[in-house]
Amino acid sequence: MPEVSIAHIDFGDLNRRAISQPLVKHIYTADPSAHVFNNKIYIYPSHDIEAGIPFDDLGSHFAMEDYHVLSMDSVTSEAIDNGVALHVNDVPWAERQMWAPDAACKNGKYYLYFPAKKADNIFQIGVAVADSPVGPFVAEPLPIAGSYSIDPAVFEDEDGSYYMYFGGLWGGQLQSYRNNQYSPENQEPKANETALNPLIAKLSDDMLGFAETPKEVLILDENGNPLLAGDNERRFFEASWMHFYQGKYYFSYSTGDTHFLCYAIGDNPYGPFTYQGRILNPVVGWTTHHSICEADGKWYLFYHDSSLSEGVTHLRSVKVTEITYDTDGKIKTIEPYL
Ligand code: FUB
Repeated sequence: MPEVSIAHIDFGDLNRRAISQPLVKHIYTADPSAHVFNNKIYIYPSHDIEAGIPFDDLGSHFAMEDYHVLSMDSVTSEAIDNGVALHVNDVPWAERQMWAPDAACKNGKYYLYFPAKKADNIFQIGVAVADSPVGPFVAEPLPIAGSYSIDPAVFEDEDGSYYMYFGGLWGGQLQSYRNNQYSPENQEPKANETALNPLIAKLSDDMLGFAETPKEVLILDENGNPLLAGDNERRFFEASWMHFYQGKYYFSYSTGDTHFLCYAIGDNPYGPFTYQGRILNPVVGWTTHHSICEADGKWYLFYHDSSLSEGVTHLRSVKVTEITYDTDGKIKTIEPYL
């Protein structure tokens, strides 16, 4: 999430041909979390709007108010907008900025996890429950105890355990935390210090809270050393995602100010994860955010860009493209424009 004005950003040639088209064009959507539930693809995106709020260092212009769930019979079929699934006015603890959500299904119930700012200007993560994957979702009265920052991503492991990854720098406030404690005095580490990492917490059996204190997710370089804060092209910024492929855990994320989607591989949900490379090169717009989902035996990257709005960074559109692995399990880097 940008901390600085985007006025200086060069989006490149907006006429470059994109490899994928927006899944829907009647609303702006971003941060797509895709899942297959009951043989259908459901996408849980942010719903971008033009709220007329000036750009500022905290990303206040990302002033989203609600969530719409998109559904598709297959990646090539039309995406259906299922209407408002949850509105900020129906979340007792939240005041504004409904940022990137995710969802999970357990025992026939659907859980929508979402960050929002409270009246005290602090982000926390909440959960809302529904009987249908498209909602309407009913929010719990309070945010998840022990949660903070943004970008929840919920992963179901092979043994039926669920884990939430979360965290995001700058507007996402992760730099204000150390050891799960908030202090406005905390800043990003210096360039030669270990980078801040995302967090993981196992979810409780009822899916409504954390079963443990959040732990840091370590991302290591090829020598087994933690990535440094000054390694902007590789270090974690926001947009956590986890998928499991051929016995390995793939943790993927955005590098924020260098605009890459990258991934790192580990042997269990907690990591550590070793950096492997880039999944997606920079898209039009400041932010990049994604999910990876298997459907009909193929793997897909759901992502967004700002092509449809001609570069307005807070008016984005969700897209999908196939990802491929080599025989070693390495993901081939995708160039979003031809
Ligand atoms: O959509 C708002 C924020 O922008 C998300 O939470 C970040 O990941 C970035 O995509």
